[in-house]
Amino acid sequence: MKRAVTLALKGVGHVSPNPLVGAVIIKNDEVVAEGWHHKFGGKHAEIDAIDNAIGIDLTGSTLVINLEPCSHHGKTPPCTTAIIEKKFSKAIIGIKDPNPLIIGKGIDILINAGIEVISGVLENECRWLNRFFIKHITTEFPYVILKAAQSIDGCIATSKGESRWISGEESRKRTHHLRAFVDAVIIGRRTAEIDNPTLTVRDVTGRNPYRVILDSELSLPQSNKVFSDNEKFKVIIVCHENYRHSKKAENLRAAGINILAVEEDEDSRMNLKEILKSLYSDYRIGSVLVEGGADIFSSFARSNLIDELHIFTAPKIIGDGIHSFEKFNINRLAYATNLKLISSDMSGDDIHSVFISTQ
Ligand code: AOF
Ligand code: ZN
Repeated sequence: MKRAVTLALKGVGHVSPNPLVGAVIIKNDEVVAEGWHHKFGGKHAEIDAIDNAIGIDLTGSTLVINLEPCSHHGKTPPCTTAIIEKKFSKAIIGIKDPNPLIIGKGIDILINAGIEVISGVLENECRWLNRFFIKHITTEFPYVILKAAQSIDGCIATSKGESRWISGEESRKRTHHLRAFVDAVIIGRRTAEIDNPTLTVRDVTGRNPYRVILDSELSLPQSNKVFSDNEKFKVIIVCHENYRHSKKAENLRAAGINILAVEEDEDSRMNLKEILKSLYSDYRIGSVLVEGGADIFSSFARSNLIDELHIFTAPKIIGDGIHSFEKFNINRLAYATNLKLISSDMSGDDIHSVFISTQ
């Protein structure tokens, strides 16, 4: 199963919003073929492995796969049919497919065909591997990761807005890994203006995610780097509904940039839930990385939308600076956002801590 997970990871950046799936075929205690889901809409992992077992009679062999085989006619025929036809005698499965079209049906079909099924092997690892898929297929919302690079005293910038660089090189490299892993990066207008970031994946290999900028009044200057991007079709500017048909919006659309207009929520802020829902339904974005600044971090906390939080803590004290969640004003401890620490390690001279939501 560990090998299946490793194979599945080869699909990062290519298969979303579909799941990461790897498959290993064992015959007479030996691995005879391997496969994985290479790209969105392509062959499923189990079919890839079967196709790679060229000239081998698979009768009586075992299929190891991190996700329950599908039982539906989607872009490809059901994998359960192929598994039965090839006369596998055993299937070892990581997790049930959370897809409402499938959940449990694939396993039932295999059992009814006389195939021995063992499910729940390395379950936690398999669940973690497909945490984006599990979230969006069951909720129709993308999985949300927040990433902040801050000082020991929780500042993401000085009081004058200087933030380059709080964290060290290794932490910035890890951020690039995160960007390569998700479908979209989200930042606020002010961060886009101050940092003028390219938000692209550098230093590590990987494709660029969508760049989403929350700019309610479309006031980001045209000189900003995102507008000269050579992947403009992957830039989405989110604005208030009243700017949907504005001159600025029309100009941006004409320049090849996507505009997403949303209503305000009860606090007169752009409705984050609506934004996330649209990113999923209109752009197939199944995971997002929120990179700041403090306003945006605070809004995500306020709306209870954080699934995972990465904090890079640099060994610096800044004092009266901009605090990562400073606009998240709660006056009772009972209203605090509670998270669970799942890992913490050194990232150069910084600490990289990963938390997940506990609700
Ligand atoms: C994949 N790759 O290796 C497996 C998947 O639209 P389709 O036909 O590609 O089907 C997508 C669904 O198939 C997906 O949501 C998941 O439930 C199931 N299994 N999908 O893309 C795979 N095994
Ligand atoms: Zn399938």
